[in-house]
Amino acid sequence: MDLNRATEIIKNSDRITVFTGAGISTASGIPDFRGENGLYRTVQKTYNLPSGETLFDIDYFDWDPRPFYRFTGDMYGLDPQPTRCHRLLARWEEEGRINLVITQNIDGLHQKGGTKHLLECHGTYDRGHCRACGCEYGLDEYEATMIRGEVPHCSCGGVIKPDVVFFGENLPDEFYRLWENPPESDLILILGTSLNVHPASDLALKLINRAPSLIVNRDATDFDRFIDTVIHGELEEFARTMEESFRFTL
Ligand code: CNA
Repeated sequence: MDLNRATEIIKNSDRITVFTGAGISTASGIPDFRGENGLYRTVQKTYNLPSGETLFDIDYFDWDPRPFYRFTGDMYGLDPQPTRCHRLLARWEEEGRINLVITQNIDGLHQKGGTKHLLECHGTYDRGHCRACGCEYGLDEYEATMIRGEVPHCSCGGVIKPDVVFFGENLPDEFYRLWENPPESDLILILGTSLNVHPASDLALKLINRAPSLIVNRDATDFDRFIDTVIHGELEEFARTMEESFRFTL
């Protein structure tokens, strides 16, 4: 993978808006959706689901929340840590090169890696709400149950669901506010996403119409032809090369 061009583009940018997907976290052990060992191929069998999609389907969750929580418990068991690429983005933000990171991920690794200006398009595990009475819960109130892979319940008896966005639910208001008022960017940097989950990916496609764009992703995406610079490769290698080119240690 020839990263000289990417280095040059990034060195000449100081208002970079970044759009990330599951590929930025695979090096931490969390599988992506559609990649070679992606969740779509594995969860159906592991959690006895009708299809991969049902893991994050709101109607299925309301019918049976146990597979989602068994999956969540298993992910906790991996004890995922921010990757070199998460830390790279935090470093560039600290230097004033990045104005915003938009992520489709729900793993919390951008915050853990130090990113401050973050939009989580698909919500967060940090808060939850009861599906029956709507009561809000902080993560500390239901995390221990999730770690055990069990279903947390509200005092009313309803099931608590973290505020992660399932298929069939709306994205957070901040997503639509950003849609209406996109940031001023001199580069849209897309990392580790197939750009296949809508409407989140529509935001990336909207942004690339307004500024130069660069994608680094292992596999080709259906939208590569609309992106100015396309690099197919591993994000850990990208981050290692950037670390050398920018002369810092992550
Ligand atoms: P996706 O459709 O699975 O695409 C991931 C892309 O990343 C693929 O095109 C891969 O080629 C690429 N990729 C995987 N590993 C690497 C790597 N090491 N280096 C470079 N490229 C890599 O996932 P998207 O993010 O596009 O889809 C959005 C979904 C995935 C959102 O709804 C997320 O909530 C959901 N998701 C999130 C996580 C997470 O939070 N870590 C994990 C799995 C799925």
